[in-house]
Amino acid sequence: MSRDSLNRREFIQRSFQGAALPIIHQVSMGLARSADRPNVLFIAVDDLNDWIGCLGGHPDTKTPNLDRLANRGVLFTRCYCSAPACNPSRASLLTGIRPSSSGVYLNSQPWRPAMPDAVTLPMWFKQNGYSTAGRGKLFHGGYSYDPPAWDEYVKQGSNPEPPVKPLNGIKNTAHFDWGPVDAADDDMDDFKVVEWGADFLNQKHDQPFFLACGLFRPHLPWYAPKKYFDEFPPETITLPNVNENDLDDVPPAGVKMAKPDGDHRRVTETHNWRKAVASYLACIHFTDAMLGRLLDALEQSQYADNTIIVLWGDHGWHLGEKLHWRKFALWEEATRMPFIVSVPGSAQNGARCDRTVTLLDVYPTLVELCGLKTNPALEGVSLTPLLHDPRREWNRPAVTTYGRNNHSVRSERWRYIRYEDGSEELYDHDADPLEWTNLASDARFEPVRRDLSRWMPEINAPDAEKRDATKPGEE
Ligand SMILES: [Ca+2]
Repeated sequence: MSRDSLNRREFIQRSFQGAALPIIHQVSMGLARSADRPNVLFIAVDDLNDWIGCLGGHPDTKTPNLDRLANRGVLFTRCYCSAPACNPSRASLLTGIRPSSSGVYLNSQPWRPAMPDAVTLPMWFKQNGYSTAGRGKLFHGGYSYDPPAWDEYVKQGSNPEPPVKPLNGIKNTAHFDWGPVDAADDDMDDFKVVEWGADFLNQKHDQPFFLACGLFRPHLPWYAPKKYFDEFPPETITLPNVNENDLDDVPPAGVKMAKPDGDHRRVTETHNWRKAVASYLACIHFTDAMLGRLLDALEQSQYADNTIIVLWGDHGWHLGEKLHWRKFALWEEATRMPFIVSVPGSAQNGARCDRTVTLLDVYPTLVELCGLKTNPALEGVSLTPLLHDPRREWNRPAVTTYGRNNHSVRSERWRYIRYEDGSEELYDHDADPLEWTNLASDARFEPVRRDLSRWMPEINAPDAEKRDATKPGEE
């Protein structure tokens, strides 16, 4: 048995010792044997970093509905993805299996052939008496949506585009483009996703349900109806606080992830930085409005008081920090995202939890909250103890993996990165929240590195087969 699994077992035991769990426990115990189990509204948001009001990631952002959801649930302020890319992050969340165990590290590696026996989260609910319905981006597009998981599934649709592309003038960058489009809300696929979800909530259901809505914005391209852009004039927008010399103390393996001569150079040379930041915020604002429609529909439905809401982003996003754009890296901006769990009637609704958790924990958490039997394949832990007591001791850092044997371990104070070639980064978030100063070579912090390195996965599975080895990973 690996040290990691020992840690996990010890941790689970410790987590549950003496935990009274009155509210949530009552919910799950009281409902476990009947058809009155809580429903689940499962909301995925694509490429949404921590630029939402309640996480304080950007001063200009406008997210009243995300903030409203946080006020009726527990907001996890230090939730990190298992992998900073759509496919491996979602595959890990939905199977409960780490990228380092499955070998699914990149967008180019179809997850189902790598994990043929995995019972996904919606499948587990379906096998345990729930009806399951999903629409939009849940698993990564282009790969299997895993039809056995769903009683009903509607695939992601298309979105309006400008008549002439690109809008930003950056040539040959595919969907790395942004700006307003002449379209109404109901032209957008995310609108259709939430309307479909609202229709579902307006119907009578005899079984408890697992309803999944996958919102695509703020994924690129950052096209959305003009009214959302009007709120973010580029000339007044706040740019991220970026240290131009930030990569000087980052090892080559990290610089290779940042690719400073790629997107960042193109964005700055074409004077697009402000427009890009404004466009990302506009798309977040649009998605927030769509979320509001869905929350309204739930609140007005007969399921308002017996539906658990879980909202998660699949990973973070850089907009110039560390001279990097997009996800695909192991720093704070690429790995942190919103994660909110709202349990009806919980006395903790409105609380914040500052413990380090990961999206790997979503599956076991929902299983326990709904009183389902446990799935022994899961590698995360249930966060139910934290939902009961958000300030309780946790002592479990969050592990993120990008590419084989490149890992980041994030504790409440530290981020420790170790790349496949053995090179390292260490950041002290108490003193350096922007991760500007790499302390990995400072002998004073050797005990910190040693302690955090215990959490690096011992298994680094070989790379899963790629869809097409000649193509770079799609987004
Ligand atoms: Ca630096």
